[in-house]
Amino acid sequence: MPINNTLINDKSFLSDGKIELPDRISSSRTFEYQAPNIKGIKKVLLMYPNQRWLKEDMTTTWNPTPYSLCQLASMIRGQVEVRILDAHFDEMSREEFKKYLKQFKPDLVGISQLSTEYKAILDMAADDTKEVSKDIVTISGGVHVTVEFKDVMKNPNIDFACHGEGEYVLPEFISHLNGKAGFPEKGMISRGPKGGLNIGARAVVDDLNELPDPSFDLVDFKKYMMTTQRYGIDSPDRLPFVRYATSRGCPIGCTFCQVEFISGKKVRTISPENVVRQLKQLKEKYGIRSYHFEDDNAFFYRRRTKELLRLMIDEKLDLTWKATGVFLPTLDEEVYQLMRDSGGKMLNIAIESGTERILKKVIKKGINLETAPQAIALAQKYGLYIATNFIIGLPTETWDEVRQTINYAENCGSDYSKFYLATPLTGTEMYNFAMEQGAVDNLNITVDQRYSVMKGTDWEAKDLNVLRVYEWDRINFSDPFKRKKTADMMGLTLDQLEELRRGTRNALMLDSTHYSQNE
Ligand code: B12
Ligand code: SF4
Repeated sequence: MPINNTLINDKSFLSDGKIELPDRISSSRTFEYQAPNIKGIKKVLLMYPNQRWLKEDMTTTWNPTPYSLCQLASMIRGQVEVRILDAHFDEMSREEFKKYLKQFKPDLVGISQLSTEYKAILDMAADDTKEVSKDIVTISGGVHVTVEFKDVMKNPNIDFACHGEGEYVLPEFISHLNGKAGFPEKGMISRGPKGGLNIGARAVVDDLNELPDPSFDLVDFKKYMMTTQRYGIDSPDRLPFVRYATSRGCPIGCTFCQVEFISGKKVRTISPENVVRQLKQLKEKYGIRSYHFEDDNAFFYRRRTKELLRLMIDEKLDLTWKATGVFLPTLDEEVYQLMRDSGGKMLNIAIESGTERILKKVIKKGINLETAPQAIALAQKYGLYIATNFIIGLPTETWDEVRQTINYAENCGSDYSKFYLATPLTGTEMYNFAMEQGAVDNLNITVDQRYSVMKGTDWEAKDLNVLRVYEWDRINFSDPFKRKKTADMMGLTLDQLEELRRGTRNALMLDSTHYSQNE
């Protein structure tokens, strides 16, 4: 039903809530959009669909922690009754999900979708919700929705999409549906009355320190802290553990990366004091013993990194920690020392390629291949394990260059190497370059990590799929010394490591029908 949305600048809803939001909400748009029959929003369900709805025996997936949903819940819990449902973690079937909806009877369901790889489950959750009641308003959000909202909105069972960070958008939107505020100026995608999309600019939270702490009390947080998400080098070495991002954004601008369109180029940080306060609270309340930095570029500002690590030491947090997404040029010897003293165990560094040409011309990332091995050795001197990420199968990359990268990975001194297949994601410079070069073999571009969608002048996607799995196995596991080290990094026994290795090879085993299905 088209709704005539007139300008309302009433922010009175804020005073009903327990949380004081900063005065940054400006509702000023007047336009028409399509919406279901809205009778007022009192009950809200924020949810993750179950990734096993795609494939029952999914073994390669993760258990994302619903901290974003807990964060969003903090913003609206004074306004409405809010519940969080993690259908993935709870291994809920679609039937059970529908039953849950019938019992809770939400007025609005917010569905979060992290990665494009699992996009079909977003549709399933929306379809199930509308099957239970056409009157439930559905809004989707999350990384996949932010970068693919045009595709997402093709499903008529998804009424709205959140474009970007939802903290200030969601309370304002709910308030709008309750007739107390205008339509959010930023961060919302809606359908126009005659089709087409009304596209609000991506919403960004300027100051992360203004946000209330996530409402972990709305989920069985202890269960998440006691469950490693899947074994790998970034598995926690001690439980209970927590994963969390202490900053958002990254200015590096690698051509394959979508972060610019998700969290933006500006790095926004939570202050060291605020991070340490939250960690202390989690330790006191839930007894956490280890921590994982999930930031896009966790240690970008060297001064802040040092302040944060010093504070972790001074406050005697006694936590061990690991970090992904680490950009090597921002580290130095003092940082490594502070990392060790504050409980640092492992850094996952993205070198991306072992060839200068690919790094400079194709990826455009400032990594010095000559000095990287010295930096790795220096970090290891301070007891830090170093894992390295590489990408193969980039547009214009030759088979010899792929081989060079694998050779570099093997000899750069890192303790563990991972190889990813290049994927030209929507909006990225690499997407345009790959198209220009005719380097895309399969236009059905998802993030399915098992299959390359590219083709080279002297290789085919199938070659890379096989090469990647076997080189990963050879480089990381081919002798007893490496196996022992990898087992230690993952906190596994050697038998468990063998099981994981076999399981991963099986899970990554290629489905011979894949290409014919996509042809
Ligand atoms: C941490 C992280 C993970 C963690 C999971 C995080 C968690 N919740 O536990 C782990 C390690 C498990 C992970 C796994 C994967 N990840 Co990851 N991950 C990230 C990373 C670095 C940060 C995500 C994050 O926590 N951001 C901070 C939180 C607060 O933001 P958020 O979750 O997006 O939520 C905000 C908004 O999106 C919005 N929102 C979210 N949900 C909703 C719902 C509603 C209703 C509303 C209104 C708003 C809303 O509001 C929130 C608050 O601002 C991103 C990069 C990035 N910048 O996003 C990559 C990223 C999302 N991952 C990526 C990928 C590819 C994967 C994997 C597929 C890798 C793999 N092959 O295994 C898996 C898939 C996991 C899965 N099953 O979906 C890609 C996705 C690209 C794409 N288009 O799909 C990214 C962008 C990295 C990259 N540079 O390419 N990941
Ligand atoms: S350094 Fe990492 S987060 Fe930053 S642009 Fe490159 S890949 Fe993306």
